[in-house]
Amino acid sequence: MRLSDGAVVRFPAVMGVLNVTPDSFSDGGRYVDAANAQAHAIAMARSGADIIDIGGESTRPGAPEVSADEEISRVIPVIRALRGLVARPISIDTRKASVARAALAQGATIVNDVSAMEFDPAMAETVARARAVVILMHMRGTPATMMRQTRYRDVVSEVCEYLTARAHAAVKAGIAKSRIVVDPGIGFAKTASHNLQLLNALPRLRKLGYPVLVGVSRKSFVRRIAGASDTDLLFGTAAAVALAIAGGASIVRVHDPDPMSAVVRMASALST
Ligand code: PMM
Repeated sequence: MRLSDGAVVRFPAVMGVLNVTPDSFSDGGRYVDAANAQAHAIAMARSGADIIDIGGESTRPGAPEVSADEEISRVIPVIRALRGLVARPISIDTRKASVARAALAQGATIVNDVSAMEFDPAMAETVARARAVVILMHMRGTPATMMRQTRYRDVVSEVCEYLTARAHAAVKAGIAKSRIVVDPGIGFAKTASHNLQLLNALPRLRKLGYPVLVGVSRKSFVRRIAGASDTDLLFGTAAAVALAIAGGASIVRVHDPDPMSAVVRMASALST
């Protein structure tokens, strides 16, 4: 996948997570400080992250909304600090066009929008104008309300229909098809059973014609199935990452790029 600055991301790719938030799922509070965040991003790039995904708003279930100014004040110093130091594409994890715009101006080339550009009507134009890659993720409601919206007729069909519609809307807004990535939104308005059904259906998602990103890292369904200790979460995540790659995922979003990049290499070799 070619980015607006000419950089190329080869698949399968590992996206390393950098949450600059006091309250994320699994690493909340650790990287709020720009110096800590910078050190962690460099370590992730050295240990196998092909993309660094930076977010300033927690999307864990029930998380309160953060203002655009607050989000900008969290992520922009970190993106600035990484320029020239980390030769990896930067992805900005945001639902807000003003945050995306600020990050793109600082050299980010990917916009990771968990609302699939529905939250902010100005997002599609922002992405199109910057010729950025956009990640369109399936969710219902907002992080604050999503876990009250977990009833589906057929979760796989509904997610496929939604992502197809959002990708069409993106193309209509002037975003090239080659710059669209889709994501089933593991854990977003979904029960553990929905997550398993979607992970088993990745070949169907792949048939939509876009690279598929999957975020399973340390999520609550892994905790529930594999166990809650650090080792349980690491190996539970590794199993899900391996099968996601075997199912056709092009990008996996993880908190531990060092071990997970080995998992991706092995799973990829076994499934080609
Ligand atoms: N998950 C989280 C945040 N952002 N973005 C995409 N595209 N896909 C995901 O699955 C996803 C995401 C929540 O996880 P975290 O708070 O542990 O980073």
